[in-house]
Amino acid sequence: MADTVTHIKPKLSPKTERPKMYKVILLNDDFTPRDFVVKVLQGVFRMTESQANGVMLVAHQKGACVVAVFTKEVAEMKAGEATDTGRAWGFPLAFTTERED
Ligand code: TYC
Repeated sequence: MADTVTHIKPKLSPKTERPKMYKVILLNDDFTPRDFVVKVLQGVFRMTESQANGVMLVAHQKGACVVAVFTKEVAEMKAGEATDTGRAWGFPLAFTTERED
């Protein structure tokens, strides 16, 4: 009997669930003021002014910049909130989401 117990096979490799992650991406445009972009990044993504300024500058110079990575729901909520804030002020500021590989 003790012998039987020692020969029980473990379950198929127990898998730790890891949610798919999504990038929030800031897109450049020609109209939104730089200071406004920085304020939105600080407010929605809890960045310091220095961090926000760095992200804004990369988007300004390269066309886009990854802001942060979240689960799908959080990424979509934050991208929407940030885009809506620009829209509310009449700016075309845009944030998109993209699944991480
Ligand atoms: N390009 C804008 C300007 O010159 C500033 C800006 C930067 C807008 C980054 C959007 O994601 C952006 N006023």
